[in-house]
Amino acid sequence: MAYETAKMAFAEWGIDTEAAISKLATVPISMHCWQGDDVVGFEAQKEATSGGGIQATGNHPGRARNPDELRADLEFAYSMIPGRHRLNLHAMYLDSDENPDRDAIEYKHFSAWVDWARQQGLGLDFNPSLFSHPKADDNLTLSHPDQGIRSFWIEHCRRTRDIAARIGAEMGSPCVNNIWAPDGYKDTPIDRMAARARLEESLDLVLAKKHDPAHMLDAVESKLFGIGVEACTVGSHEFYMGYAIRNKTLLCLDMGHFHPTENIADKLSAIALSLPQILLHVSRPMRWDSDHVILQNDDIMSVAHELISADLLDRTCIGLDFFDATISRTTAWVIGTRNMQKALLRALLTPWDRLRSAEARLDFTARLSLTEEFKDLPFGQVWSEFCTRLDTPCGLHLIRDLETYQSHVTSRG
Ligand code: RNT
Ligand code: ZN
Repeated sequence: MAYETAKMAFAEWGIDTEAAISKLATVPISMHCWQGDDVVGFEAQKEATSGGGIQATGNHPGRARNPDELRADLEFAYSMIPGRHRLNLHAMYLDSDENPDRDAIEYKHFSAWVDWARQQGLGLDFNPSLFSHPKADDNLTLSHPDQGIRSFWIEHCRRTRDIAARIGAEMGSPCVNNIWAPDGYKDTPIDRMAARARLEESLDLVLAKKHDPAHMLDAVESKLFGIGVEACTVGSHEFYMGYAIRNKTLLCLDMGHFHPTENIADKLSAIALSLPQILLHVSRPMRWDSDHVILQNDDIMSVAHELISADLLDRTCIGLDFFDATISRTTAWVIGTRNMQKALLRALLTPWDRLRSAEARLDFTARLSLTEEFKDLPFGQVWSEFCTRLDTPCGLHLIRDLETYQSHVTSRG
């Protein structure tokens, strides 16, 4: 049997494929709802605005137009992804006949998601939505010079914390509530400090209420630049790293939110010394924060490598953040999420002892030859065994199922 041969090949290197398979089965990935509908959301009378530099490009058929379609698409996607996972919801994805503005949302507007998630065996995470709204048109929200606009967004964020805490309590698993604000300036600002002071003051007000960490975990997400905010992002990496350390929140590192040649992999061990928990937005920036579907490329592998080598898996929440509207949205979810799992499996199937000992004795030659030779071990057999054990197709069977599902949603208007 192919897997048995593969297992022996890894064992020769001292790698236990059974342990890797068991470990991977316990790692939840928080899949983002917004890949399913191009970050549109379900608010009625939606303004034709896509502020905040978040842009899904393309018009492939099959966009989910309402919560039922999105849930059907998600159910299919999860059935193609081995293991038990989470759904990352944004506040603009409410499921309700009412149409509250963002400063009036309540738990009841999201309870249908909780019922569904419970029935599906999924965890839930949450986010305030500080974009695609008339009060975010200036790309200024929590740091807006106008007190009224700031108050509106502060109230929105406070409510998302209450909702997330209730979700976490209902689900019996902490709900990560991640704050990302688009605030920034297209051209060089005169007073960066004033904007950052306003952002800090607003965040302090948002986070003032204490919540049980067993129900809700706060996270803050930094960014370097974006379309429309090329000159300055108020919530930069330095801003939020300091803020998260001072306020003991999670820090969210989005792979597209740094200089294009920077990889967040190197930051993980550095940040982990000062912060107990980290949130990831695994993404693939191409020339800018383009949010392409993640591949099994070096960037993703290095992140997975660090999570395993620095033993950070248990204190990292792995979220995804990509959206591509030029391809099947369900396929994007499935391939992207499986790629994250494949990267983790490859990292778990690494001869750590040999590599660490080569590095410790400064034998960089051995480190290089080991690294390059173990890449040839039959990883694919272990991955397909993992899929089979968790009742999920792979290879051509997977592709056939993905195509069949897409053909069912193509007729959506
Ligand atoms: C935007 C941030 C943010 C969003 C989602 C929709 O640049 O990455 O995480 O993509 O919240
Ligand atoms: Zn992100």
